[in-house]
Amino acid sequence: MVINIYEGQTLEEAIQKAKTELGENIKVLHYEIVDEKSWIPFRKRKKYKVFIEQTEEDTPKFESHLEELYSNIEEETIEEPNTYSLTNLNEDEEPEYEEKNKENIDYEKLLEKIELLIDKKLQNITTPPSIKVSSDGVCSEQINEILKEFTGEAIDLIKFLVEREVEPEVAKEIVKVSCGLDLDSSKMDLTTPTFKEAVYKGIKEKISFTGSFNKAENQLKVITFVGPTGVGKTTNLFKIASELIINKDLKVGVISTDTFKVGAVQQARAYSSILNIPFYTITDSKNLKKTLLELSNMDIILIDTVGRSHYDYWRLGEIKEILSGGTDWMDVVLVLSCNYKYKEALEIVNRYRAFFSINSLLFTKVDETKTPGILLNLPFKTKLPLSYLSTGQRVPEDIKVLNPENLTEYILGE
Ligand SMILES: Nc1nc2c(ncn2[C@@H]2O[C@H](COP(=O)(O)OP(=O)(O)OP(=O)(O)O)[C@@H](O)[C@H]2O)c(=O)[nH]1
Ligand SMILES: [Mg+2]
Repeated sequence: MVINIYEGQTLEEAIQKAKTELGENIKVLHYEIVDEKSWIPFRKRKKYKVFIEQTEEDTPKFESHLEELYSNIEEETIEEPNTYSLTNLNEDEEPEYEEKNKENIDYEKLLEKIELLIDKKLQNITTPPSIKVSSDGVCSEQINEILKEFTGEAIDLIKFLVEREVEPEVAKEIVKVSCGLDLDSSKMDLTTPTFKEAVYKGIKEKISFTGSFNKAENQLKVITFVGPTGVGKTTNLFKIASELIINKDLKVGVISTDTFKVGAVQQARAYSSILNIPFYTITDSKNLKKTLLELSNMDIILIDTVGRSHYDYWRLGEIKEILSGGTDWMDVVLVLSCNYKYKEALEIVNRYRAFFSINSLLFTKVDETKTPGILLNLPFKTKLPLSYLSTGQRVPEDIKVLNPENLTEYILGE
């Protein structure tokens, strides 16, 4: 069996090409609708690819294959309220195409119907998901409202980001950066050839980054890690300490205010002795002041604090009181897990901000989620820069300095 493939802008055109070359005795085995490659994003179109077998004289004629193709499409069309659907006809009504003498079948009309049905199918594929309520209660109507401004691949990208739990409003603003006006639809579509470039551009414009921590000019740099319980403050503090020592050859000291959790001091002391760096525990502000003076020959001091619920104002106040013994220029890093839901995480940031002047967000446990939208949502909404991302439990390997390139990859799941 020899199979020939023909292409056309319409199914009719593709079949006509086959007929011109092979004659009337052909059998349509299969057809596909494929994206036509184009360098201009707005000009992307669909084309039809038909797989044709040349048949013997006595095999069923071309028209019966068209009918077969037609009825297959009908079967696959789910509750389409269109005038051509056989299922919409009354029982005593004859299907439209059978009313005619088979010899006089109007192929052009038949092909038109087929095209119409295919177009409808395509529309079903490209229309936004109808009813979807995200875990944060964001209603699909809201998403659909946003999608009205966009067309083509911009819609696909917004939908993809929303599925990764990027808030619809945030996804819209990120995608918008790479959009231009599509003249045909008067809506916005992507102007970048790939999703990756679009997300990268959006992130570069909308999100800020601290870059790798470093020593300060002419003064001791002090960075304090705060955040809820168990998010990974201590382990990631030591990952960063290790990076500063090994990659930047800096002198690092660690102070812990966590004398509360059983085993916390031992854990921190063990890490410090592996890294061969000074380690101190303190319980009040006076003690902190004194310890900072003792460590004034260091380049950077990292302060670990005890994890506190953001609803526990009393305990947060305690940490604030201890830190008041520190320097005026002390940086504060808020550590958060990627597992938090957006609203919960926003609440944590807002409540922590009432106590501390936060300089950056450090996210942990990205390895434990497939929907890391929070990595965009929080910096976008709070305008806080991103510093590091913890990617696993290994100390010191599993940490990355965040930048637009690697954030794009995490958001896209690459
Ligand atoms: N899977 C995964 N686990 C992590 C990551 N970062 C930290 N952890 C783990 O999270 C757990 C808690 O880490 P800690 O560093 O003790 O957390 P903490 O914030 O200091 O905890 P408290 O001091 O009790 O508030 C440990 O088992 C870490 O190994 C990460 O990126 N991925
Ligand atoms: Mg800790």
